[in-house]
Amino acid sequence: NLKKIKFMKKKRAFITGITGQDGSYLADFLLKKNYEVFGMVRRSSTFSTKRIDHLIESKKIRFDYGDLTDTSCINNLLRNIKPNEIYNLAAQSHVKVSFELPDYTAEVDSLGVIKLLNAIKEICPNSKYYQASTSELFGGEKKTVPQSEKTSFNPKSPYATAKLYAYWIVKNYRDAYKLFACNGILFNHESPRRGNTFVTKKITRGVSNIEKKKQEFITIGNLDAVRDWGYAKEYVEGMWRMLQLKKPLDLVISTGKATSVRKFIELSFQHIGKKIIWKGHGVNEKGYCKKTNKMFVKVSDKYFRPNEVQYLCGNSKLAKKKIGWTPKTNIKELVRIMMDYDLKYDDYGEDLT
Ligand code: NAP
Ligand code: F7E
Repeated sequence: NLKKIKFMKKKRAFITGITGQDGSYLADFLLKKNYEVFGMVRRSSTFSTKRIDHLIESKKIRFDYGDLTDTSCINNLLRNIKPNEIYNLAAQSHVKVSFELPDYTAEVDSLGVIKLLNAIKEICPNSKYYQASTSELFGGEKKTVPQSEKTSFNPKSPYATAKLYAYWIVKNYRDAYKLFACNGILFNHESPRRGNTFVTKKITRGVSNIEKKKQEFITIGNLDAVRDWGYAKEYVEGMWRMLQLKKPLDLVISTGKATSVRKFIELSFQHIGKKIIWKGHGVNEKGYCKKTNKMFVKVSDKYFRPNEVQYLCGNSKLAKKKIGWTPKTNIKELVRIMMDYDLKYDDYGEDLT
């Protein structure tokens, strides 16, 4: 009986996007905190659960099929789960893809949020809600660096514009209906679990494949884009901490350090003992191995965006003050973590750290 009472007292967390990078780390984190974790998984023709298979196999989480575009599904899930905390991480999250799928991106990243908020308002108004907001809202003009909660928004893609709607509707529902709803304005965060088409993972996988002689070179887009890259495993703790506040708040989570795509490539090659020398300009620029003169990097306009976010670097002082969150992993360490993983495994391997 005691065991039963203890079980009943467990907090319930519902995670949308649990199969993604952040969702999978958050599930690991919340289980360690003794939560009951429920996830929403999209049906697909092949398995999409690689990042959470270790949790499914050991029956540590419960998942239901669902989609953020389906109101009935969301209502049913909330009615059945009655979560204490809801983490909305589901999104069409690729900025470049959002230019090709603008309607769908808005459907999921904007309207999906209002579907969730309405369901919370009607079904479980005491649930705490976390919204995966993004540094893409700022637009990345150099004159706005470092971007903080006070920086004005200037979205530059269908993704960022859809997320801006989500940001405001969260604030709106918080004010109008007194929901506990927070926007976590997270700057880029990466890990071995990062999707293969995001630039960091594309680079560390590419460099590892070059080392394994499975690939000859990497083809990349804008080398001079600058991002504030942190470690995803730490960022999910920031999400949880936000929901432990007494009053809901919107907070920036970032490292405060800026690195260019070019530098990230150099650091990744450095990890396998190779120095890169750059020659040429614009789309004709190439990266060569200093020792052998072999071409390892080339540029293609295929990977440029119609509108580029050039320079993002955050100021997360408010997060430090309000939730005691600070970053711990610097860019060199992040590259090491990702490179070590990709050198060891060809795809998501056993050790999903
Ligand atoms: P991710 O790896 O792309 O994961 C996205 C998740 O959303 C996946 O589980 C995906 O399912 C799910 N999803 C997509 N469309 C859906 C739909 N219509 N219904 C239900 N689920 C759907 O993204 P992430 O890097 O973990 O990011 C998590 C969230 O934070 C996203 O909202 C992203 O926009 C935001 N964000 C990310 C960063 C970052 O640097 N990582 C920074 C700021 C904000 P499948 O596995 O089936 O595709
Ligand atoms: O691009 C440049 C590209 O796709 C980073 C998402 O998680 O973080 C992410 O969005 C930069 C851009 O991430 C390639 O032009 C160059 O300037 O890794 P990315 P992102 O667009 O910053 C934000 C915070 C989110 O919210 C999003 O959900 O790298 N870049 N060459 C390239 N990018 C890609 N993908 N591929 C290239 O070949």
